[in-house]
Amino acid sequence: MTLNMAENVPVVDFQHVPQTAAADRLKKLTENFEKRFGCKPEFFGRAPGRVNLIGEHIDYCGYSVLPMAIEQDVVIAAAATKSQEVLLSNVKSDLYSDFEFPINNVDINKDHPRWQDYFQCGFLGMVEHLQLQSTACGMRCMVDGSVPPSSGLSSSSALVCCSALVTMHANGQSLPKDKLADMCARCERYIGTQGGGMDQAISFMAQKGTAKLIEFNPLKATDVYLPDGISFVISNSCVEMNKAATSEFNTRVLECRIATQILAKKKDLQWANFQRLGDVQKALNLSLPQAVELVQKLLHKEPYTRSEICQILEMKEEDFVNNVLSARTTHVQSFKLFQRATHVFSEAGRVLSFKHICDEADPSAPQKLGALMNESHTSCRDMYECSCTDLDNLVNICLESGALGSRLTGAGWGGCAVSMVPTNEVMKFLVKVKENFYDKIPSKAALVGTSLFATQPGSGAMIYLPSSS
Ligand code: ADP
Ligand code: NG1
Repeated sequence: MTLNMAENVPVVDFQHVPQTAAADRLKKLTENFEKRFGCKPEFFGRAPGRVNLIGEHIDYCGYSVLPMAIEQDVVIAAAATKSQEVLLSNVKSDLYSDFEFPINNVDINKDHPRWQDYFQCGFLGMVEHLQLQSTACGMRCMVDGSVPPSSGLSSSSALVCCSALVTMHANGQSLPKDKLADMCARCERYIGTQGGGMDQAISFMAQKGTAKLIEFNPLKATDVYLPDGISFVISNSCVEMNKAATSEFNTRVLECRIATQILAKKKDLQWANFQRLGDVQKALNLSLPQAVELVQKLLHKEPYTRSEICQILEMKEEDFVNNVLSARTTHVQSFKLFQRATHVFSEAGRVLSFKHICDEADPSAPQKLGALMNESHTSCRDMYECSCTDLDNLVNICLESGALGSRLTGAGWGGCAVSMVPTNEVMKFLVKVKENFYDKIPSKAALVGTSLFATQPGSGAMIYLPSSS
């Protein structure tokens, strides 16, 4: 049942607690909630993780991406209170300790992000958006997440989106999905990572059975019907990489911004007004292949130094440090602008080709899509340098095990690969990847099941109301 559906406003779905396997999980979560807080939860928020099929590290450059939601998610059992505090608990209490914070004193630790900081991002974003400040209600929340953390499947965004969702509902409000997605993309940056909006967009706008082309400015999600006879399999390299605790992610964002500004300057545009490669391509009215050619013409392959960048942009090094460098990038000395911009423009083109092939229902679509995924991985590995040895090894094993295409998914530097496999060969594929990757590394063998699984496009965020309400 879908409640609160104002005319033409796609608000988050509401359902009564389902009578399925999910119901068992909610029952256990309820028991945990009652044990911890001595009362029943009033409702549950749920936000899924995602797998990105193609379009890596281009959302923050303004380009479309092509993810789908996965079944793994974050669920929060919640109850509003009249107190001025949020009491936070986690089912995995050995990993994530209890935490409480006053509603008007959110304190996000950017230097050493802790789990509660992601929750606070979502809470603060919603409180600011609704202008609740000190009038927000208090809450009791019990969190249960099944997205493997720091593995490129967006566990952090699932937590941020779910936190914003329960804060909204506890305060008796309802917002359209696209507003929620935009708001959560902005507030997740409170953790210090300058991500795009892909994860939050798909977490709210996903629909069961379809991947989505996500476009930005304005945010739009279009169904992408994948060819029959193929399945997507996720395999985790089990190398964890937390983007908020490291500098790689923000360094790439910075390199893309500097490449944007140098291209703009060299083409006599008001370079300081340009932040994203997508905007400079649009301003110059170039196709994506022409943008790749422009990079080859105007940028060099050797890394740029700070002083060279300052010379090109006619800027003092002091201004560069104060105005260009960002959180976690103050130490960076050299910048691979040619490589990063080449990846972004070519990857943006691959996303459009992928969507086009799916739309055409071409019989050779699986082979063509697989080839695009492989090109994407090569570009991520060689031009964007966001892979790692274990992940490259896993991708190769996936290809040798029968995948038509395989690539890293999410931020990279570890985490998961996504492989496209003929549906009738999935079982054979799983066995081979298990034997050739997981069984060879004893510490990883036990993880098969949670680390190697086929997945289907899942549904987006929702609120469950207990059956009696
Ligand atoms: P991802 O690529 O999965 O988004 P990040 O490294 O950006 O990974 O964020 C992972 C962090 O999100 C974890 O270190 C933890 O702080 C938080 N997180 C993820 N899942 C949970 C969970 N189930 N409970 C509490 N915190 C979680
Ligand atoms: P994950 O996989 O969640 O670390 C990050 C960014 C995305 C996108 C991808 C790379 C956040 C919250 N997420 O995803 O926006 O840039 O990397 O494609 O910053």
